[in-house]
Amino acid sequence: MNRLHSQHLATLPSEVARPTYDRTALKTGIVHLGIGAFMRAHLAAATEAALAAGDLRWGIVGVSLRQPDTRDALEPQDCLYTLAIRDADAQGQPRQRLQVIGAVRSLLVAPENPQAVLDAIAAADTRIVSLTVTEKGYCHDPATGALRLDHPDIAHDLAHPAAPRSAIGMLVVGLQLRHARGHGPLTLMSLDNLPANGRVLRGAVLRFAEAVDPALAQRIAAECRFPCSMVDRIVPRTTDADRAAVSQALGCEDRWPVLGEPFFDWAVEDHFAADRPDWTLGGARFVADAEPFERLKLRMVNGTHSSIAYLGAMAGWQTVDKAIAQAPLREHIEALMRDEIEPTLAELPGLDLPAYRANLLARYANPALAHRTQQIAMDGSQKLPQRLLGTVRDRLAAGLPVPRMALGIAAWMHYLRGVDELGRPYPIDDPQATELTALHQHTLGQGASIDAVQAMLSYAPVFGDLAGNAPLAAALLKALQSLQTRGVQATLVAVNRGELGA
Ligand code: CS2
Repeated sequence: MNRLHSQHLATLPSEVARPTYDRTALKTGIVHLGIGAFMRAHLAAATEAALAAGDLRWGIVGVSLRQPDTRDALEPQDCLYTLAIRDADAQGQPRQRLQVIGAVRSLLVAPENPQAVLDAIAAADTRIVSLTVTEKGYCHDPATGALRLDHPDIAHDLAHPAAPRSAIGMLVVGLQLRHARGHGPLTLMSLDNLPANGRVLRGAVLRFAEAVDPALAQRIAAECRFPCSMVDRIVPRTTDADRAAVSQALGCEDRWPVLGEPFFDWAVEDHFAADRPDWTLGGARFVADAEPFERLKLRMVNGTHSSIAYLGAMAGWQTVDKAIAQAPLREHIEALMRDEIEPTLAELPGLDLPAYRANLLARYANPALAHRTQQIAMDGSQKLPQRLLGTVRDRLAAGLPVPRMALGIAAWMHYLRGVDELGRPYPIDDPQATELTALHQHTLGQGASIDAVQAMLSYAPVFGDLAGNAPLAAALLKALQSLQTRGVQATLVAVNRGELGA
């Protein structure tokens, strides 16, 4: 079987979409840090639409900050890869629509050649540096949002600015070089699931720059733009079976296709330092203020996703579609959105919340994605604050009960024991794993009690000012006692009957 390559595009089956523009004429307008599956199914797909419409300024240099695996898989393919959009047909049978994406022009591996990344940021044609580096990639304190100057990667980069290894260090040193070369201002655009992601990025970049040279920080603050955005598309990790299925359908081998659902949403603030592609051609919307969109998405989509992930992983429901097919979980998640999350959301013109909720449940039921609950469960310490705790704070401040929100948080705490209800152990994949598993062992691991719950709630990097909150601790204790003694299924039945609190 041939490898996917520009030379073989003409041989692909006619139903496979492919670049119709002249890839050799592409310029590089975007440098992307963290070229993982999500970005390849989201930003690159929207950019592809702008390229297809004839604006060839926006080819992408993709940067991996750690591993060479994406470069190794895609470089021999002329940086082409397939986006497989998957759902079910009217009979419930999985199906996929394939598109070969040509927007990525070249790939860099930062640890192999940090200077090449700095040069790309400083290049005259570059207008936008975008990021999907996950929550932990900002090296910030999740509870406060501030950059941690004592983070090992940040401390390293401050000491060795010629070879930065964090995204933040790379950006600041790259901007310094860009200024020295006299090229125009940049837009730095975060696409990670953080509230006010642009402001978090701006704060981290300026704090780092301040430590390097206060004049540089002032210049970045004055010239660069950091639009916030809300991004939404479910993109499960690609498996070997996916690689084989996509390659077979293409008739040539694609070593790293990406999968996604048909749903796509991106609300990005129209706040750019220089030009930008017309991403509306790919389904994006430019908005004045992304905050209400982010809040909606982080609380409704990611908040329920994390709840499903911890409950599902503990119960042994391995994928989101299998989990949401469990009637008590579905009932709980629907009620969680309707009764506890939606009342905390601001009105948005044109937003129909019941329809949004119903659509989200349908997205979770997509049988063609096989999105693993363990994948979503990773990095809980980085995800909980913006996904679950914002809603909880708003409700507690208004004197409202939180039994269903508390069940999600309790499920995360319970999950830290590292073994599911079928007795199968799993690793805790989290930057704070060592501290958190030790904390769990000494507290909840000895049995749920109010002291154990309060000790968990005192873990400041996650819970911040919620430490000592009595109504939350009481709700968590009920949920944890039930999870520990009766298990997930019976706990869901109990919460649906109102037995874990009003
Ligand atoms: C998920 C998200 O893995 C996770 O934590 O909740 O990646 C989710 O699939 C996307 O944000 C959906 O837009």
